Parts: sequence; C-alpha cells; structure tokens
Amino acid sequence: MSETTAFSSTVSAPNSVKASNGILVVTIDNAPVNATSADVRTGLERALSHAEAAADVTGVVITGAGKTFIGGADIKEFGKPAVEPTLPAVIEKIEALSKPVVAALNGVALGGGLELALSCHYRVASAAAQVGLPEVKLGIVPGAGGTQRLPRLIGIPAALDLIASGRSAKAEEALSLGIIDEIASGDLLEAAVSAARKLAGKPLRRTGELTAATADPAEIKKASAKILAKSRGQKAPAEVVRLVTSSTRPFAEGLADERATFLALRDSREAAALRHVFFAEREASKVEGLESVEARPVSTIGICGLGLMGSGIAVAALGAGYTVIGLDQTPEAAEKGRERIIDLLERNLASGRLDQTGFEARKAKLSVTASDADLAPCGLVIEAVFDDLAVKTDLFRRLDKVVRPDAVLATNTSYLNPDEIAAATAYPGRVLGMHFFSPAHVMRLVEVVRCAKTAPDVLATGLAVARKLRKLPVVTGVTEGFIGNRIFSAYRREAEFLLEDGALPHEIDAALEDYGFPMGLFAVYDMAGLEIAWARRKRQAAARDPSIRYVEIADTLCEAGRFGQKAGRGWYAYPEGKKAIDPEVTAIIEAARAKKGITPRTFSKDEILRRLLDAMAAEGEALLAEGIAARPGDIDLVMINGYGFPAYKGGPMFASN
Ligand code: 3H9
Repeated sequence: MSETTAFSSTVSAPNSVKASNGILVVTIDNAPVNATSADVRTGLERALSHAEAAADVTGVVITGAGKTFIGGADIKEFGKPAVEPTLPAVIEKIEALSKPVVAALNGVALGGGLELALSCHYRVASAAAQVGLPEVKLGIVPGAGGTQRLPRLIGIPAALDLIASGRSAKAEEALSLGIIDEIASGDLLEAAVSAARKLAGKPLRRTGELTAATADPAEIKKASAKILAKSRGQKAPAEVVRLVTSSTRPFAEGLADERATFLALRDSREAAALRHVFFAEREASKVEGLESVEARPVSTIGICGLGLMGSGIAVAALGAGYTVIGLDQTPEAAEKGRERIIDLLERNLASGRLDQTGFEARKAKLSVTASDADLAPCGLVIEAVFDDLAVKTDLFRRLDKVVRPDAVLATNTSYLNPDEIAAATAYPGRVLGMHFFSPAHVMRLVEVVRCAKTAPDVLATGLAVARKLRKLPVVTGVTEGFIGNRIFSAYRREAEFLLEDGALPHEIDAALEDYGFPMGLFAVYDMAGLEIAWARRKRQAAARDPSIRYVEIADTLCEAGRFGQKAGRGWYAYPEGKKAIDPEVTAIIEAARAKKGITPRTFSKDEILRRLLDAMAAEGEALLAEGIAARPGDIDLVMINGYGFPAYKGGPMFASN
C-alpha cells in the first residue's frame, strides 16, 4: 500500500495520520492500550474535520498502533474534570461524517474502543481481534452509545448478553453476531482502505439510524431476570438491562439516558471500588526486587499428591500447555489421580469449555507415576500432599535428590512454615510457596510465598508460571496462614466474639450475604466441614495463651459430632438437606455465654458488619506493618479472589477507608 504522509501537523500527537490514495488512515498511538485519552480525542476530532473538508479525502480508516485497537476510555481520567471533546462527541462526529469511516480492528476493541468502532460505517478486523463492552466490570455502563448502537446492530438479546456479562467476543463470534462486517484474510489496512474506497460516494450505513429489532418479550424478560439475580444488588448490570431493553425508543433519547446513567455510576462508590480492583490487579504484578529478574524456563511441571488439590492444579497446568508428571505414593494412588484429572477434563469437554482436540492434547501431556525419579525432567515441582510438616519435609528431601539443580520446588501448604520445609533441602533458595485455592482449576488466586531464602529468579518463576496458568498471583511473606488465612482467622475470631456477645450464626450470615458475600461464614464452615480446623485447634491448645479470649462454641459443636453439612448438622441443621436454624445450636451458644457471665445484647446488621470489617482491616494493617503484604491492594485481591469478599466493595482495606 503506497502511503504519503499528509497534514500530520493538523493532528496533535499521539495520533498519526497518513493518506492512501484519497483514504485518510488515522492510527491511534497511545501506549500502552491506546485508551481514548484527551489528546487522542482531540487528534481524532481534527482528523475528522480535515477529512470532511478536504476535497482530496474520500474516506477514513481508523486503526490502532501495536497489538491493541483501543482499550477503552482512559480509566485514569475518571474522577477528574472532563476535558472536551468528549468521547460521545467524537463518536457522533464519526457517525455523521459524509464520507465513509472504516474501523480496522487490529486487536482488542473494548469499551469506548468498541463504541467508537460501532459508530464507523464499516468494521473490518484481523483474526486476532476481540471486541467487548466490559464496563460493568468497572461498575459503570457504556457511556458512548454502546447500549444503544449494539442492540441496533445485533438485537437486544445478544447485546444484553455481551454488555451485562462484560465478556469479550473473538473475531469469528463478532462476525457471526454482526458486530463486525469482515475478517481480513490478508493485510488488515489494505482490506480497510479497499472497503472505504468501495463505500465512497454511496449511502452510508449509520448504526444509530438502524431500527432496533424487537425481540420476544418473554426471552428478554427471562434473560433480564437472570442478569439481575446474578448481580446481587450491583447497580451497573441493572442499568444495562434497563438501557438495552429500552433501546427501541428514539436514538437520541436513549443516548441521553445512557450518558446520564454513565456519569452517575462513574462517580459511585461501587465504580471506585471496581477501579481500585482493576489497578490493584495490575500493581500486584510489580514485585519489588524483581524488576529485571528473568524467570527460569519451565516446560514440565511435577505435581506431588493427586488428591482434589493436586488434580485441580494439574488441570490448570495442562490447560496452560505444560507437560505434567503426577506423583503419588503407590501406582494405584497415581492411577486414581490420573482418573481424577481425566474426569475433570471430561467435564470441561462435556460442558463445551474444551473441544476434543484440546482434550486429547491435554491427555497426551499427562503422565503419572509412583516413582520420585520420574520427576527428573521437571523445571518446577508443586507439592500438594497432606499438610503435615514431617510428610512435606520428607518429600522435599527426596525431591532434592532427583530434580535438576535449577528446578524450582513449590509447597502448596496452607498453614505450615515453608521456611522449615525449605530448610530440609540442600538448596533452600529454590523453594517457595504456591498456595492454590480449591478447586484449583477454577479459583484464580495463588498466594506466592517468598520464603526467607527464596532466590529472586525462583520467585519470578512462581509468578510467571501462575500467570501462565491464568491465575492471579499475589506475593506474600511467611506468616501463619499467609495473607488470606491470617485475615480470615481474624474475621472468624471476631464472628465468634459476636456469637458470645449476643448475635446468632444466621444473623451474622445474613449481614454478610446482604453485604455481597456469596455465603455467610457459618454456612461456609458447614459446607467445608468443621473437623480439620478442630483438629488444628486441639494441636495448638497447649500453646494457647490463657489470657487471650477464646470462644469454645465451635469445639462444643464438634464434640457433639456437628461437623457440618456432611454430618447433617453443624452451625445449622439440615432437615431434608435444607439449611435451618437449629435451637440446639442456639442453646449451646447461650450456655457458652452464661458460662462466661456474658449478658447478650442485640446487634444490628450494620454493627455486625462494622465489627467484622474492622477486624479484617486491622489484621490487614498488621500484615502491612510486618511487611508480609506489600500493598493494601494485594490484601484486597486475596480476600476478593480467595474468600468471597465482594469485588464491588473493593476488598477490606478499600472498604475501611
Ligand atoms: C470505558 O471505555 C467507558 C466508555 O464506555 C465511556 C466513555 C465515555 N485506561 O491489562 P494490562 C493500563 S471504560 C487506562 O496489563 P494487557 C493498565 O493499568 C474502559 N489505563 O495489559 C496497565 O498500566 P500499567 C473499558 C489502562 O495487555 C497497562 O495499561 N475498557 C486501561 O494484559 C497494561 O494493562 C476496559 O475496561 C484503560 N482503559 O491487557 C478495558 N486499560 O502498565 C480495560 C489498561 O501502568 N483493559 N490500562 O500497570 C483491559 O482489559 C486490558 O488492559 C487490555 C490489555 C485487554 C486492554
């Protein structure tokens, strides 16, 4: 394609403009993700004005520099005074241009990026492009026409699905839905320029002028109800439903409503919380001391212990393309582990999350053994055996002898001290913790534990592997329970104090569920089973400081065989499998209060929440002061991704401000 630079002086950086035989190619170049920051909007507006006025320009192509088309509005500008021109104004100008504007989607087009593309008269994408309106994930609705143009283009049900979930669609799906018009088989810009030439002088298809196809009201009602039920009282999904389902009204009216809703939500606490989470996730990957440290290469991962946790980790590792060697104590146990892993893969196959080729590829990369020596090729070994110091140290000593000297050894312990495990090896520098959460093939969080002697490139390896597994790694120092379980312990302790002081389990659970936790604390206990924590408390009993307040109620429940749902009774009763308040538990709690001479009082939901949130935040402050957690945002990510803290509340540290 022959290109001559033209009138770049009329367009302020960071956009560049070139003319190609009458077609103006505007490239948005605003690293890292070509967000539509103020400069970009100004540049675009100038280019559009020029295109409209210049007789030698017959059409416009808008594309992005690098691997992104446009990542959306600049989230860093939210909360600051608005700078003209606004994105909706630029978008309106694109749609109204008398000459064809073609979007050349060279990569992801998200949020305002897709909204901009929707206002173009034709959309051509590279095969790698993806589109989406992820605004709900930031607690807002699309604010530049997305809720009105998308349904006009693809119908209300499909638009509802995309906007309310915030998910991205790959190029193929975008084409079949009608979001894009073409996937370029060759050079993207050539295809876009050629499309612009073909459209020049012809009537233009303006998305805003299309009539939104009406859909079956029953179908819309059902889809809306599903979205509202899932959103647990969050505002943005409900507003998406309202705006999209009413998109059959006049376009200008819909746009004005959308804009007002966007602005109101943008300034809400929910949106501030979700923005905090967005940036915290990006911050978490920046680890002090690792700025220029390279991870060790890993292509084969050994997994010791193929129980529930080990097999989940194996599925995640196979999914990321690693070769996996599973180790268990006997050939029979190893074979059982293999079956467990295959079973999980088969479930993914049945649900459509995995296709047959992917299934076969994963199966081919899996082997199991009962012989330590077979782990020799591994670049990383993750142990997920019984959480007992003697068992783990013995395993690490054996591993030390069979793996390469540069192989990394990770322990998945939840409560043991990984420094003690590391000390059992000849090279403690290659040991770190990788604390996965169950089910490990589903849960995103991995606490990556930096032990006293962990070498920087070993830590970098743990982080790189976790990221490749598509997990969210958060670095923690060594302390009992690491970040998550330490905060969880403080929270649990406070909940038990509340019981003694006068609240009942169902009252505490209701306060937590109202706040946005998917399940209350006591319901979670019953689901997980009470016996493991009881065994731990019994082990620790002798060392417990008698001057520290200790609540015996959970022990009394366990002594009565109330181990939770599996036992048919725990903090609640389960007649016919349904959770119910149990007067027997209330009596146990009342007896415990009486034994300590506590006069119970009533607590409001707000008071219950305040005490629980304060306890979490105070423990978080302690973790920061001790240097166990690097940032408040890291603590928030752990609690959101590992313990059900509602993301739209920002995590315990954000919520305490
Ligand atoms: C919107 O569009 C509202 C409109 O409807 C209405 C407007 C009127 N702004 O994720 P990465 C930064 S709302 C500012 O690691 P990747 C990010 O913080 C927006 N900064 O890269 C990081 O900075 P740093 C709707 C942004 O390649 C760096 O870019 N759009 C933005 O793995 C790299 O980020 C979205 O919600 C932004 N919009 O993934 C999309 N996006 O290096 C949000 C990123 O200093 N973005 N940064 O830590 C994403 O999903 C991913 O970043 C993306 C690239 C897929 C684009």
